[in-house]
Amino acid sequence: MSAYDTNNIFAKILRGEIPSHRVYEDEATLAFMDVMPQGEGHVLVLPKAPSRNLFDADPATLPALIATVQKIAVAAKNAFDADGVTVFQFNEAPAGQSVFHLHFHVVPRRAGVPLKP
Ligand code: IU
Repeated sequence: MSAYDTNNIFAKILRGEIPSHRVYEDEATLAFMDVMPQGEGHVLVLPKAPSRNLFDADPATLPALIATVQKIAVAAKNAFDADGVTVFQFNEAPAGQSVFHLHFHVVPRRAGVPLKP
């Protein structure tokens, strides 16, 4: 596995070098709108700690991360009056990861509306 690249796009967003539509932030995590949403209200949730994905993440950072995923899932469900929420996460390119800073996708869902590819 490659090392963490401190110049990946999410690292730049975390440092404020690239703009993002932030919806939640605390000491350990950040959530912002995905620029190419797979559904209305698609949010990305990141730990501030530098980790490429789950393989190199410090386990100590994970409780805060999943707590934020839960906060965003509840808020997104309410904000979009959704029927449910899909949460997904990829590790390494063959598994679908394209930005190499650990993140969870949180997407509000409506009955009968598929995710965009
Ligand atoms: P992935 O889990 O690494 O495959 O997803 C990366 C996501 O980051 C993907 O949904 C992109 O639309 C999203 N994204 C973004 O929100 N802002 C960016 O500048 C870039 C990607 I590059």
